[in-house]
Amino acid sequence: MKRRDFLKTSIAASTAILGTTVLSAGETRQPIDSRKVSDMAFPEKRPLITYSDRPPLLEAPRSTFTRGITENDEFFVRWHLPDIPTYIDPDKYTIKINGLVEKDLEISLKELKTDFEQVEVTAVVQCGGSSRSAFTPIPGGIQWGSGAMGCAKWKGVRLRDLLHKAGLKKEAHWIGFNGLEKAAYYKTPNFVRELEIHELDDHVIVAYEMNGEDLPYLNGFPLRLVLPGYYSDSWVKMLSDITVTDKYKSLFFMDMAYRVPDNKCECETPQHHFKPTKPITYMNVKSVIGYPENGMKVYHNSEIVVRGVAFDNGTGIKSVFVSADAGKTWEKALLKQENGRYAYTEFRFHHKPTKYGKLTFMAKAVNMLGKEQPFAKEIGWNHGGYKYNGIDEVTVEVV
Ligand SMILES: Nc1nc2c(c(=O)[nH]1)N[C@H]1C(S)=C(S)[C@@H](COP(=O)(O)O)O[C@H]1N2
Ligand SMILES: [Mo]
Repeated sequence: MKRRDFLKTSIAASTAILGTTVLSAGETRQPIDSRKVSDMAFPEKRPLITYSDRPPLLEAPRSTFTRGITENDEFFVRWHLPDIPTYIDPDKYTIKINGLVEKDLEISLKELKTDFEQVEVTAVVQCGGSSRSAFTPIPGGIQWGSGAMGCAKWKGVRLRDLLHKAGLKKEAHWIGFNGLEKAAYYKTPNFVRELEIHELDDHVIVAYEMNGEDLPYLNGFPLRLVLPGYYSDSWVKMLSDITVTDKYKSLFFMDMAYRVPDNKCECETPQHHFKPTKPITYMNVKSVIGYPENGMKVYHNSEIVVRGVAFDNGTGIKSVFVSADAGKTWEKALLKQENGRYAYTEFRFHHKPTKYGKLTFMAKAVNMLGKEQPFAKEIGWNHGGYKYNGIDEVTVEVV
């Protein structure tokens, strides 16, 4: 890495923590995949793009979007609070269910694996702030490229079965989920999410396995909530408590973060923040190119296979179009959809470059409802930098 790049990277990382804007409109910027993986690896992880080590904030590089399933050791990591338990004894771990239930429950991991029906779902986990650094101007927050996402096969038990066993009282309306980690300052609230009962369908599971193995520690060992189709701020890790209430309790993360303007475009200007706001909930349609990467050199007249992944909230991907002329003309890519509607759809597209010099590929996904990705310059801006789904682009050099 050149020294200049190093400075840029570290400035981006430190300003992310201060939450200030790094670049404003019109300034030149690095492509969204310009950050390099770190030299250091966290336990159970290969070296990833590292924004902070306390709490760990790790992004997967672009190359991971060439595969329909993201491996556990390359899966991104996001924690809000620094004090993550350093040791968890799986034999002693329990999950508690209480509040407006007929019977309080405390279920061990073993009981969870033997007393309930085991179910599996392959689903995309994506932070609402993934691709934040592609917005213009760039909003404050972690300056994620597109790698704050991944797709895994999750195994666990249905949340509904657990709630059924506890027995919901008729006033039950909200369900709160809490993880084990603690804030460094006692005033910072725990990471808690609340969901309305009607939001929780059969696909919502409490998972203990990811791609056939125990959850990696940093991805929430030993249990996490899996909400297919939802942004991952609701996928509470190290899940220890489920509390049923009749009224919504005011909570920092749900009330302040992970919200967008409650208007049709979900947009606002940097000068005027729109109110009211609403939680980000369902993911919009998105595709990301995994290969090639920005700045690669490719041979004239050689066969290039553009590869990537597409997904939405579970409606399902209908087509992915690829452009090899910076968006002037589009052709349909070949799709591979073998893991269900909540998983990545893989796409590939063959192209033989016939001109020397710069070549820009773009990818645009369309879902079953006809919703498609907007061009980057048309995308609505919000100050949290959430839900970016602009058409991805990669520029290579034909030599
Ligand atoms: N307990 C707990 N769960 C959490 C969080 C957290 O800080 N603590 N962060 C959420 C957010 S915002 C994201 S993006 C995902 C990240 O999941 P991952 O680290 O497995 O990639 O976890 C979610 N679940
Ligand atoms: Mo997130």
